[in-house]
Amino acid sequence: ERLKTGQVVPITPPPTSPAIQHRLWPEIEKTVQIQVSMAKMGIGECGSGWQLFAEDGEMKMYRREEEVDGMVVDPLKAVHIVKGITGHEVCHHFFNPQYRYDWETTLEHMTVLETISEDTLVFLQTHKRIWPASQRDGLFWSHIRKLPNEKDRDGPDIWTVVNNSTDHPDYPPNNGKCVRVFLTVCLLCQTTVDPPKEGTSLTRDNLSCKITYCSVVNPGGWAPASVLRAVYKREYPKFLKRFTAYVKNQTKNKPIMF
Ligand code: H13
Repeated sequence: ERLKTGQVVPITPPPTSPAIQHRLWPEIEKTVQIQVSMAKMGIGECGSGWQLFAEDGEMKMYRREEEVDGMVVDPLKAVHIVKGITGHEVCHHFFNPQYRYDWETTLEHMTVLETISEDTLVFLQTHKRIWPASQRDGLFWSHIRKLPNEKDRDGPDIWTVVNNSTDHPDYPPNNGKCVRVFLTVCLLCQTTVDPPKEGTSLTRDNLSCKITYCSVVNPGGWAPASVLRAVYKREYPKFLKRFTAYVKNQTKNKPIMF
């Protein structure tokens, strides 16, 4: 982009993360680009087909009914607006393993298999049996990233966390009691600051965070479509409400982390 001064400013600066040395890096970079650009699209923009299936205050959840070989793989897109927190705070609590047991109610066990870098981890999680089929586990890389705010150069940065299933030679899928689930998840957070009145200082009352959560789950083993859709309809709203309430509670008396 060219400024009035004639200076040329790159729109997306190249990532400086040390993770670029890792074998997974090309896939991480490509997946983040695709997931972030899809998450930024509005509900009306991606062609039609998004149907609202759950709503609670500012929280709206949409899905597209899709099946692959008779198995439900409905893409989900949720948008929520939460006051009093920043996108950095939301992503920090979603990414960091130290908070996970606090908000992830379906979790039985979590291990960090690999620390690729400060912003990129590989997780193995076993989830509680939440449907009348077998228990599920998931093995995925997780990457947190700060993105430039292109619409408002002086505004707060945009933050994202992308999770994507991967494999690991020591943990092959479906060899124990669990069925391996495959997920791609993107959490994208945009902070809005409404400027405080002259002479007053900025508080959490001036903040609001627009959260977009996109997910595509392949449940691995076959399960009836009606059962899967009922589980998603119950679990996704529960997750997003609980998780955002958790972040609000964790940050309420702490300095704002932009
Ligand atoms: O995104 C959520 N949780 C992440 C942090 O625990 C992990 C998740 C992931 C799991 C497995 C593989 C790859 C990524 O991103 C919140 C998930 C909410 C789940 C709603 C209900 C879905 C039911 C399927 C879960 C069985 C594993």
